[in-house]
Amino acid sequence: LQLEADLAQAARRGQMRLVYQPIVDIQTGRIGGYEALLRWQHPQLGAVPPNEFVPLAEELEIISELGAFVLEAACRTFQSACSDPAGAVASQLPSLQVNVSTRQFLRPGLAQTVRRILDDTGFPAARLHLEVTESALILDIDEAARTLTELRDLGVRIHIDDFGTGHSSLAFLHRFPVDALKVDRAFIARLGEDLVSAKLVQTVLLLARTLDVDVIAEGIETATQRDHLIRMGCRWGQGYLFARPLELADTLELLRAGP
Ligand code: G
Ligand code: G
Ligand code: MN
Ligand code: NA
Repeated sequence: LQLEADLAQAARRGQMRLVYQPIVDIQTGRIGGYEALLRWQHPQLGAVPPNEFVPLAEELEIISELGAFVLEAACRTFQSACSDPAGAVASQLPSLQVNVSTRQFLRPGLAQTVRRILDDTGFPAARLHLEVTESALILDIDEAARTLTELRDLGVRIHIDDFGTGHSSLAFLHRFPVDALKVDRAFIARLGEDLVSAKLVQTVLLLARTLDVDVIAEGIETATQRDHLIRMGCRWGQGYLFARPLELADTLELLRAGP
């Protein structure tokens, strides 16, 4: 119960920060974007993982506030990096991918919140990519399609996170205005070990081509996995092989260094 009370105060008390993991062109290593990942440093417990506190924030009905905090912090941070006189970072500013939890997506008002944050921070809408899980989309398909359309109308892009672990079917996938599928790391982990995983990833790549959307492979840890993906024609990836989630200073350093 103390943890719940602490969570409600954590952002205000400066215990929440973002780290950023690059999304790269897996052939060249060029950075195409960053995924913002939230970290909670609890004064007594130390680091509490988002797998634990995000569901808790959903139960406590404070996920919309926490989600807005993440969106605003990420946009503001990158927008000020962009206007940093020290470097010509602006032209290389990549996309920023921000996770939206299931309940945060389902609560009304998400598009209005996103619009306000884009207005307040000046962050370009086209560079903001929201990651929504399959499970958020299937609970109410019509409502989900409406929300996605509202977000798309603002100019932001939509990625389906953890793709392959939910239960989306071909029947409704094409009804959602999405821009990319992020293949769940469970499939990537077994590349090179079992043939079925390779075939499933191949199937997602084919599906993406049919729908004309991008694919991002998550959780690439080995050169073997990367080489498999290159052979299959996957362009984008993310994982410890390329970079772990980075502190802001290192993220900005990479940006300044350029491609
Ligand atoms: O960063 P890490 O690998 O520990 O993340 C674990 C889980 O927490 C992942 O599913 C990730 O999507 C989720 N997560 C990380 N940061 C955020 C965030 O800012 N918002 C939401 N909703 N989920 C996040
Ligand atoms: O569910 P989502 O895709 O948002 O999860 C992102 C989380 O995956 C991040 O918190 C990050 O810590 C973790 N992650 C990123 N790259 C790798 C990787 O190569 N291997 C593993 N096991 N986890 C990773
Ligand atoms: Mn994600
Ligand atoms: Na994932």
